[in-house]
Amino acid sequence: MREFSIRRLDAGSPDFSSELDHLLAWESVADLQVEAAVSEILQQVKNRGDAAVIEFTNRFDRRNLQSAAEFCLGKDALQQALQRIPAESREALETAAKRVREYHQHQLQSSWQYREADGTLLGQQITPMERVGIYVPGGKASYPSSVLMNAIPAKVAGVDEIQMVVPAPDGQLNDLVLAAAAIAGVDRVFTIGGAQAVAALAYGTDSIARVDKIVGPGNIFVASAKRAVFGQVAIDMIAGPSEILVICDGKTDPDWIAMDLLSQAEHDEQAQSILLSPDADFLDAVEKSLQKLLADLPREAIASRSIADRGALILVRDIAQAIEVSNRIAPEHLEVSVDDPEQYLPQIRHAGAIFLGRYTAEALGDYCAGPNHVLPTSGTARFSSPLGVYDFQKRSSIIFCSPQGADTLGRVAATLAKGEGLDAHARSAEYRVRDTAD
Ligand code: HSO
Ligand code: ZN
Repeated sequence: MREFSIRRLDAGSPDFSSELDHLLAWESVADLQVEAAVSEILQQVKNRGDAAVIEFTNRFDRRNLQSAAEFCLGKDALQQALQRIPAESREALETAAKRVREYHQHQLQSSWQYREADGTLLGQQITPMERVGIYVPGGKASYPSSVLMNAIPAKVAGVDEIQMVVPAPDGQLNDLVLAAAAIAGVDRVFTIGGAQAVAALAYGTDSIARVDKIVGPGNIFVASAKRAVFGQVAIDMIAGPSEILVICDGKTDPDWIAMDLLSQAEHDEQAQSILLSPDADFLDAVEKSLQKLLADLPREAIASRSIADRGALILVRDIAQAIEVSNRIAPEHLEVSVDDPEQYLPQIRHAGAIFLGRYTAEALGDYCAGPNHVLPTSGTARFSSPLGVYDFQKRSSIIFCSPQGADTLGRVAATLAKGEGLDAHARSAEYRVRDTAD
């Protein structure tokens, strides 16, 4: 076991600001070699379709595919996986799905219209995307919960078709992932991954229909491919490592707080777990708990690396200062483990998801509370929001002009068009202006 360590900072120290910058710095790996390799894969799939997908999949995932049909799974295969998993897992997935669905139904936006006195009508119409693709990573990061979190909002938004890609290295597939796809209403699964899967979804092949948007996390090749196809299709955010920031007054069981910090640390060596408290003795107690609890975690190696490299225990003056620091960090997950936590909501400005009170473990939000677990990371909560129904809906503007409206607006438009030197615009508007002679 490695030697335990975690950084200690004091928000009152003159160096705090630069120490915090250093703590938050994270190299998002933009690798030129990866970009070149990805660009070649994208071109091949664009030009040669399924044949290229089969070649890359056989090479990178050690498969022996002879035809595209072998990487396609329909609804029957998903239903079979649902039958194979233990009843307890099925019930838990179904409960989670039901709660996630219910929560996201509250996000549905409505179309609206209003009419002006002269009969002109203006409005906004909401429509779902037609087809979306969900990327699910293979191997250890293949999370059934993420299948629910990505597919259910799309379904609630009214998307017609949901396609999912998930790599099957050495032919290995996770039944829970397929079962989650069945529960979430995924229409088709392709057992492919990497940049070749992103390309197939973006450009389409004979057996994979082109989608309008690609969502879901992936490794550096997937992230790079998503960036490259952006514009051809929409994409969701490019997620960084998971993060948790806990604010605690010192009155929650230190073991609970330590395990909450570890719950994110175990995701990834680059994950970030930070605790802010005005109680120095409590920080000591959590440090002891961390050391004790890490020892028997199956993912001890990953979690202790994350805690040592990117974790921190920060002493603050009071809860108000803790919130200031938290707003500066704009964490993906924020736990507010204090009495009467709701009173602090108005001060919390930047956080992907806010977990209120001592009993609200972040893990509950990861799986089944209802809100989405796809959240802005690396400070992007300053300007972006959790994945939701609105990510799968679009808005169209509606304009209807009555003859009177065309007359009034035509004069304004014509003046502006002439100012821009655009005569066809001006005349098009003026055709509908009533003759001023009569
Ligand atoms: N905490 C992750 C989501 C997740 N946790 C999936 C467990 N499974 C998002 O930051
Ligand atoms: Zn998690």
